[in-house]
Amino acid sequence: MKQNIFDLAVLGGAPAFAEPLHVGRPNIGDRARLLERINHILDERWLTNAGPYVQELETRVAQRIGVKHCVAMCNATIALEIAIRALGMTGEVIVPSFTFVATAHALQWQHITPVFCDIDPDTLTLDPRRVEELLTPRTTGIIGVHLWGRACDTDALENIARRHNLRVLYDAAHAFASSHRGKMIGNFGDAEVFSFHATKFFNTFEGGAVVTNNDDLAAKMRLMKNFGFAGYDNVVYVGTNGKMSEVSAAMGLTGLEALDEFIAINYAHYQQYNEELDDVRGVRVLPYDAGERANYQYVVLDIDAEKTGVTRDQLLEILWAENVRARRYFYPGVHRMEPYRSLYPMTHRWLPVTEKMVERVLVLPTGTAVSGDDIRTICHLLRVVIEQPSEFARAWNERPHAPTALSVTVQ
Ligand code: T4K
Repeated sequence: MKQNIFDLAVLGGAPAFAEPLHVGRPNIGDRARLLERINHILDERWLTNAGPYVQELETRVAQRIGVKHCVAMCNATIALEIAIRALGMTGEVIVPSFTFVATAHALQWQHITPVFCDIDPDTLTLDPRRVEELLTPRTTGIIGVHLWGRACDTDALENIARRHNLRVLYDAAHAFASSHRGKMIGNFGDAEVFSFHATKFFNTFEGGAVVTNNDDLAAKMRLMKNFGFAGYDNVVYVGTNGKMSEVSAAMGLTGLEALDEFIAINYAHYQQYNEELDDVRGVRVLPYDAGERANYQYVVLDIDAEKTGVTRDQLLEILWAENVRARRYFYPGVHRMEPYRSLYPMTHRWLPVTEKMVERVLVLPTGTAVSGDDIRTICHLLRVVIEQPSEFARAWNERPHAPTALSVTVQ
């Protein structure tokens, strides 16, 4: 373990990890069972178009979260686009800027204006008081994001929606297998969208799903994701191709069998990060509500640079030099990305909490590809720096100029 500031790779030492340690390394599950399923797909020669594995996955996901309908799709971005369209959203829709860019793109892609709204400083999800201030006669809906698996204030958002006749969709990309107020996420609003991307704790390579308890909406989305086909040669609706393939569903079914194991590993990692960073000044691991079910897939640090004496971006640099590929999800905020930055250049003025948080959060590696020893090393590196802030500052200022992690990661 490194003790001296000058042992840090960012100051010329050897990296602590020989290979990159990623955020979002996929969980694989039982490889033999997966290959068995893939062989079966090849034997049957049924590769896509609502095949048996996709149907089985939809049933199992719906059962797991106790929702009436699960419509599997090729990814969560298309799933969002389809749900937005099926819900009849037009004009303006309220969304957070503190999210992955896909939440806003799914609106902009179909000429709907994403109206960026600030977040609550405690939940880091849409602040219902700010939502109310942004409503106009053109507003047709609200898309809340259950950021890092922590639920939005669903009661308050749905109350606003009822009073103003708005649709409510949740981007639950991070929240599969999590609960809110004792009810599984997937049962809130008009519909919710999960991502099953490779980097999610449960993946179908690429994939996603819309879940809903609304029969008509589910039927409409099933048409929309299959070109509007209601049967052979019979198109009844404008549609696109949002179908999930059989090989993706095979991965999903295999992952579902190991879901509780993945969650247990994530939970152990989350607990270990908490313990190891407990007394590190200015570093807080964002908590999961112990009274709810959670997938624990994102370990997110909130860095208070006034207390650490080191900025979040410096910590990022330090970790990248050690081969720890920590991420600044979701820097710099969607409102500061194109086309939104040019289309709505003043937006930052009413997003003070978002503007603050994008400078503070750091997401660390977890999941089945990460070991307890890896976590111990990562936490030790953070401690070495934060416990010697003035030595570090001096060495940092004197270091030779070199290409940095930020020059790689800044958009
Ligand atoms: N809404 C929200 C709130 C979301 O967070 C997302 C996606 C969506 C909607 C849209 O869902 P999808 O349409 O993707 O289903 C990653 C994911 O690509 C993205 O799905 C995810 N959110 C986002 C938070 O993270 P990037 O641009 O950071 O991915 P990338 O390629 O940098 O990979 C992240 C890390 O994972 C890297 O360290 C490398 C590692 N990795 C990645 C892949 C693909 C692996 O180790 N193996 C892999 O196969 O977006």
